[in-house]
Formats: sequence, structure tokens, C-alpha cells
Amino acid sequence: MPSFRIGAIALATVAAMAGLAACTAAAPTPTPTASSIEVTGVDYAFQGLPAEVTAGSTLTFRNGGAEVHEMVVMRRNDDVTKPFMAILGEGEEAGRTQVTVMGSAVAPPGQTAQAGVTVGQAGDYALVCFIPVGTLPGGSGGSGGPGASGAPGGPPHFVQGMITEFTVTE
Ligand SMILES: [Cu+2]
Repeated sequence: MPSFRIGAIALATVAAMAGLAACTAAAPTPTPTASSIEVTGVDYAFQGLPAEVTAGSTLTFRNGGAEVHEMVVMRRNDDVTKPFMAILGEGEEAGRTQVTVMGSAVAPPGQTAQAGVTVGQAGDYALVCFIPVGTLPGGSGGSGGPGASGAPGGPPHFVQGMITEFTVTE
């Protein structure tokens, strides 16, 4: 009799493990929709970004333009309904109370930023490029300025249209 009981326990254990394996196999099912999305920055727009992105996706950034570009990923705070352009128009100090920067990536022309930005939280998002118009790699922009990080003087790229909104869904 005792040997029978041991056999029953062993069977139960196998059944439990099989159940566990089934759960483990089923869990990743929602994950495939979260993906890696390559965003391309050109002069002056973002390309390749769908209107809806699944939470957990990673945005990578490639510069396909002639100027330096960046991708600043910002999420509108939950209690804010204002358009992103209106928020940006209020300046940096006021803007930081209404949006949260989730990450950023910058790349010179023809290159891909080393790290992407993962959007882990559902909500209303925007990609924004704050690089001033006329910023070339190496700072030799022909404007006679000391460097790209100096003061090229042009308006930020988002004013020229380098801003795009998207939604992150669960
Ligand atoms: Cu730009």
C-alpha cells in the first residue's frame, strides 16, 4: 500500500508540473504585440511611428536627415488634457509640471542611437525634437558659431513640425 501512495503523489506532482508548464507557456501570449519599433528622424519630421503602440514596446531612433536629431519621449500627465503643442508653448518650467519625459535618444545623420526608449506605461505620448534648426554634426554648421552645442540660433525642430503624438495601450 505505501508504494501505491508514493506513486499517487508522484503522479500528482507530475500533473502539477504539467499545469505549471502550461501556465508558463500561456503567459507570454500578450507579449508579442509589444515590439521594437524603429523611428526615423528626418528634416523635420518623425517617420515610422504607428498611432498606437503597445505598452512595453521599445522605440529605437535612426537619423535619416542632414541635421542632428533627437527623439524626446514624453507622456502627458493624467490630469492634463491640453495639446502637446500648447504645453510646449508655455516653456520648459510650466511644461515639466504637465508632461513627464520618459527617455530620449539622439543621433547624428545616418546613424542609429545606441539605446532606445521603452514605453512601459499606457497614456498619451509625444515624440519631440528640441535640436535647433541648423545644427550639423561637429558644429561646423557654417554659421560661424563655436559648435553645435553653442547657439545655432534656429528655432527648435518641433516648431518646424518635428513632433508627433501617439497613444500607448495596455
Ligand atoms: Cu530634429
